[in-house]
Amino acid sequence: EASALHLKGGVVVNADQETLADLLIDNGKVLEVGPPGSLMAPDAEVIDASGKYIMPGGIDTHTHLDSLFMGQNTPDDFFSGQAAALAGGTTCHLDMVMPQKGGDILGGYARYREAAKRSVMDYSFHIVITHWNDQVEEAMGKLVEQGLQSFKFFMAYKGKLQVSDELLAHAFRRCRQLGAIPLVHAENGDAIDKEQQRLIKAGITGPEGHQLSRPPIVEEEATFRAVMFANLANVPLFVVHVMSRGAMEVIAKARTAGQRVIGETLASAIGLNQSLIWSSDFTTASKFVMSPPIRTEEHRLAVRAGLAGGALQLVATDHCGWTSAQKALGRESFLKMPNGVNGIEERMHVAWQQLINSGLASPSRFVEVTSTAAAKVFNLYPQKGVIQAGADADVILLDPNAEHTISASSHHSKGDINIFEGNKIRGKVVMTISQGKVVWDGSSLHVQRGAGRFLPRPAFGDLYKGLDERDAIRSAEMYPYGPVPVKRDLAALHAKQ
Ligand code: DUC
Ligand code: ZN
Ligand code: ZN
Ligand code: ZN
Repeated sequence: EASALHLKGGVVVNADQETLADLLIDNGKVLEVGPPGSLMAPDAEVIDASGKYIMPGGIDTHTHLDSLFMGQNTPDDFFSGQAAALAGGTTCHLDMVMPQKGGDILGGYARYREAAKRSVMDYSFHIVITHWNDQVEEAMGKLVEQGLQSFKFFMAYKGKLQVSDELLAHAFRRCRQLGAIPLVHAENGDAIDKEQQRLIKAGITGPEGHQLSRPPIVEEEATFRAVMFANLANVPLFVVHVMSRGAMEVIAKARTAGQRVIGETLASAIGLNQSLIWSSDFTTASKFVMSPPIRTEEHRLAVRAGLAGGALQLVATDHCGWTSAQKALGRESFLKMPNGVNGIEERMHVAWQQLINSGLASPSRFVEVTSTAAAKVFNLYPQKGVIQAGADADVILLDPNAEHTISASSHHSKGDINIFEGNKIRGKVVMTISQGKVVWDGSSLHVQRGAGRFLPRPAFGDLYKGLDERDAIRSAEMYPYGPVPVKRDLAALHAKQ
C-alpha cells in the first residue's frame, strides 16, 4: 500500500487550463485539486512541485511491443517498453495486436493479453484486421463486448497485411454498427509495390530505395480514400502516423466539412527530417527507415504547425525500435529492412521541445495532444487524460528548465538505436506517478512487473451522451449520426446488415 502524496506549489496543466494548485493523490486516484495551501493531509508524503508543471501522464496511441513484424520480433516487450515509457512521462499506451499465422483474431489477441501480464503501466489494444469473413465479423463483435473499440487496417504491405478497398468498405460499416472506430495505415500499397520493383531493377537497393518507393503522394491518396470510405459508412476515422503535409490537409479539409476524422502524427514526424536517410553510411541511414517515411523539413514544419494549431489532433510514436543487428538484415535490399523506429520514451520530450520551446503551443495544448485527446478518442476519458478529482493518478512533473540530451547510451528501451540521438531538450520529466505511485524519480525507475492493468474501453454510444459538444476533439459526439445504441445480440446485428 503506497502512501498518499501531496504535491505542493506546482502549476497544474489540463487541456483547458493552467492553474497554480496543490494536488492530493491517494489509493491510485486524484483525491483533490485545490488552491495552494488549501489541502489538508497530515499523513501524506509531501512533494515540492514549485517551478514545475504537473500534467496528466502521456498516452501513446500507437506502439508495437512484443510483436512479430516483417519476420522479426521487436526487442521491447511489455516490460522494457513500458519501463522506457514511464521514464519519459508516458503512463498509458495502446498497442497494435498484429495478426498471427492462420489469422485467428481472438487467438492472436489472447497472445497479447498473455504477453501484457508483464506490464508495469496501464494499457489497451487496437486489433489489426487483415482478412474478411463471417468469423472475423463475429470476432469483432466479441472484442467490442470485451472492451476493444478500435480496429486497424493496413492499406499498404501488399500480399501481407494490406486489405482491399472492398474489405475497407465492409469493415467500416461493421465498425459503425458496433460503435467502434476504424484506424488506417494510409499508404497505397499497390503503387508502392510497383515503385519497389522499378527501383530494385534499377539497382537501387539501399535505404534510399525505401524512401524513393513511398513518396508523400501515396500517403495522401490513401488518406483521401480512407476518408471517403469513412464518409460512405458514416463512421469516424482515425488516421495513424500522418507524416506529410498533403495527408494532413486531406484530414483538415474533411474536418472542416464536419466529418469526424482524427489525425495522429508522430514524434519522428515533428522532431526529425529525412536528411540522414540519404547518408552513404548504411548503419546511419537504416536507423530512420520506417513507414510511412520520415519526410523533408518542409513536411516536418507543416505537420508540427498542424499539430500545434489543430489540423492534427494528437502525437504518438509507432514505437517499433529495432536493434542495429536487425536493421542490418536490410543490407542486401531495403525490402528486407525491418521498418520502424523508437519513440515511446522520447515522445513527451520531443513534443515539448517542438511545441513549447518553439513557441508554437501552450502547455495546455501540449497536454491535449499528448494525453487528453487520446483519452477522449479511445474512450478512456475522464479516467485518463485529465487531472481532476476521481481521475487515475497518472501524473508527471516536468521541470521546464532542466536540460538533457537524448541518447541510446542512457535510454531504457532495449533497442541499441535512438533516432533522436544527440537531440538537446530543454524541459525534463523529473517525476512520473503511475496509479498513484512514484515510478520514476528523474534518475531511477521503481516499477513493478504485473502492476499494469488492461483498460476495457466501451464502444461509443450511451457513454458520451450529454457531454459538451463544443469540446475541441468532439469525441463527446464522435458519431455524426448521434449516439449509437450498443447492441450485444450478434445474430440480430447480422440480420440487419
Ligand atoms: N511501420 C513501421 O515503420 N513500423 C511498424 C509498422 C508500420 O506500419
Ligand atoms: Zn502503420
Ligand atoms: Zn504502427
Ligand atoms: Zn457483414
